[in-house]
Formats: sequence, C-alpha cells, structure tokens
Amino acid sequence: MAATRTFSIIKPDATRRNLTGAVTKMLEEAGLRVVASKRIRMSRQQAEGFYAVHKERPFFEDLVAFMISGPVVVQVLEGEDAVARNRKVMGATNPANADEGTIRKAYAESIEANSVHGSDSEENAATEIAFFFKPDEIVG
Ligand code: DGI
Repeated sequence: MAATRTFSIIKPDATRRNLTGAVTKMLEEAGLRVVASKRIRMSRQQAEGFYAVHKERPFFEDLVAFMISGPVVVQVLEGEDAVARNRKVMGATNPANADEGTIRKAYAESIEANSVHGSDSEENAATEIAFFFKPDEIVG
C-alpha cells in the first residue's frame, strides 16, 4: 500500500510540559514520518473553525479555550495507512480508556488535555492539512 498522509496536532498540555520531542518520537516509532511541522499559537477563530463539527457539543467552549491556551505544533505525517496508524498510536480520546503503548496513555492529562489530535478519516485529513499548510510547506 502506498504512503498516505494525515494531520496531527501536539496540543498545549504537551507543549507546556516540553513533550514535543517525546510525542514526535512515538509517532516516528509507529512508522510515521513528519513531512511538515510548525509551532503556532492558534487564534480563537482558527480553533473554532477547526472544531466546527463539535460546535453544538457541551464541551465546545472549553475545548476552544484549551486549544488557544498555549502553543501547539501542527504536523503532516506520512506513512502506510497514515490515518489508522496515527489513530492507533494516539490511543482513546479519554486517557482512562487508552491502551498501553499509546501517546495518550503515556502523556494525556484528561479527556480534554489529551496531548494530541489526529484526523479520523482520509477526507478530514486532507481538509485539516489544507487548513494549516500551503502545499509548498509539505516536503515529502
Ligand atoms: O478524535 P479525538 O480527539 O479522539 O476525539 P473527538 O473528535 O471525539 O473529540 C475532539 C476533542 O474534543 C477531544 O480530543 C477532546 C475533546 N472532547 C471530546 N469529548 C469530550 C471532550 N472534551 C471534554 N471536556 N469532554 C468530552 O466528553
């Protein structure tokens, strides 16, 4: 199977604890290659747009406030079956349910401060990559 791409965010709880390298190492060890990466502070408008699918959920305001509470590292990851591979190494949304060996089991603080985002489909990956990166910022 050919390499595909997915979109990842190292969230503010992880950048705050200086875990950018540790999280990236787990992604790389899972067979994913970082083909684009930048550290940014998301604007409220960006965070609301990115999580628009959740805007009717009770946790939406808290989620947006959390995502703009500190720097994040947005990344494009490439690998065989990248979306599923990344979801597997991320672990369950709630770290209480995350398997051993996953990023969220190792590092997440709570269901909200759960250290990483990863696209949940190839279609969403393409949309999310385009939300943060220009084509020439991605170097495979
Ligand atoms: O794809 P995931 O990040 O695993 O999960 P998701 O798409 O269902 O939710 C997106 C983010 O929203 C998740 O990483 C953290 C937050 N979230 C999801 N469910 C809850 C939540 N935050 C709170 N406070 N409570 C929830 O039940």
